[in-house]
Amino acid sequence: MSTELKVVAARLHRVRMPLVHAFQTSSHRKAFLDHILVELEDASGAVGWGEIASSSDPYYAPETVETCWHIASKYLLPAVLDQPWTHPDQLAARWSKVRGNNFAKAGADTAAWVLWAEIQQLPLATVLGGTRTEVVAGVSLGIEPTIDDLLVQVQHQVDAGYPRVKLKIASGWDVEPVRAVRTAYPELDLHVDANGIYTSDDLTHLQRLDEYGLTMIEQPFAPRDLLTHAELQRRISTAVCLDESIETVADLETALRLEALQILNIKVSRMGGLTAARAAHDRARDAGVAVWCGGMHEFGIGRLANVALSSLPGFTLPSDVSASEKYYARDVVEPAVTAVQGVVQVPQAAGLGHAVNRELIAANTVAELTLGPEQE
Ligand code: OSB
Ligand code: MG
Repeated sequence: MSTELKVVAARLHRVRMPLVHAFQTSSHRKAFLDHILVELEDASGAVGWGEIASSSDPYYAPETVETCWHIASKYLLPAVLDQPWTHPDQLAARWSKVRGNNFAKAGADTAAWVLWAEIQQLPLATVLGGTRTEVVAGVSLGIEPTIDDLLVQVQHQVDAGYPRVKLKIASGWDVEPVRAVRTAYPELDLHVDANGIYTSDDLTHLQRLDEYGLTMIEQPFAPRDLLTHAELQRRISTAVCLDESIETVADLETALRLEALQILNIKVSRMGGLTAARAAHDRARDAGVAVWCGGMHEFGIGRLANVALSSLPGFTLPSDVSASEKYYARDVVEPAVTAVQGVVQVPQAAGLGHAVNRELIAANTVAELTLGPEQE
């Protein structure tokens, strides 16, 4: 069965949403986020939504909101407009001439998958091959002004029922906060994420984290520095997890060969979409590497794509798919994504599975662009 599908109009909405709680990583602090929502419409009027969840600054990845807008409007959307396809997994190849720019690709790719699921009248999770009806969520906590502030945040999330807490760490904010949280919560599933801030000079220092029973140490070194990740993994018993280092399945292949990871964080954004994220899942599963789904503080659209991806069988560790309310007072989907005792239900309705709130999107839009017939 191959339904031919043709996108006749494509829209970009740059939407600004205030964060409930400002988020600080080793590189930056944010109180509101601008993400670009991608809307693809076919001839029958069916619509698929995706989200480009790029940071505004090029600190996590080289992309910014402006580069994503440029790449999506000039290269990615024109390559789908009026050019039929029969399955969303064909689009990654169509965009492969464009090097990198995975966040921009991810938004367009997700919109195509959602449109496809919508037309098939099946849930996004089902068309991806998901097998779970619910997924376990963990939370990611930013760097706080003091350890007491951090302990308040951890208590808040533990009270909300989340079974796993990840702490952002940085030079000067690592062993002390980890020791404090571990002392207060001896049994908590706890892990740390350095966003690549350390260097090989810090190997001995990082070995000190090995005694706190962490589930993993995520991305301690720079993205391209796989050899130092492998060296740390040889020296500690805690699992090393890679995030920024893995942008393609080929990167994963190299990291596996080097034994630079035991756990993989798969982000739809970083991998360039659901097709690539699923391929990374499949490869990691073959290799016996546990995976979980990372987040980029997505609005509801990207968040639901993460939930759908997390329903694949290899996602055995809690994912960063916590409830919308941790980030946004109101979300762009209705109902918002909720978690009960750290468990998020995988939507069973067709497509994204939640309605998209166009009014809220319109009220928060700072820029908009339509490609297709409506331009004229
Ligand atoms: O490394 O996982 C990361 C947010 C911005 C940039 C990088 C990262 C993050 C998160 C967010 O940890 C996790 C979430 O969406 O809850
Ligand atoms: Mg990370």
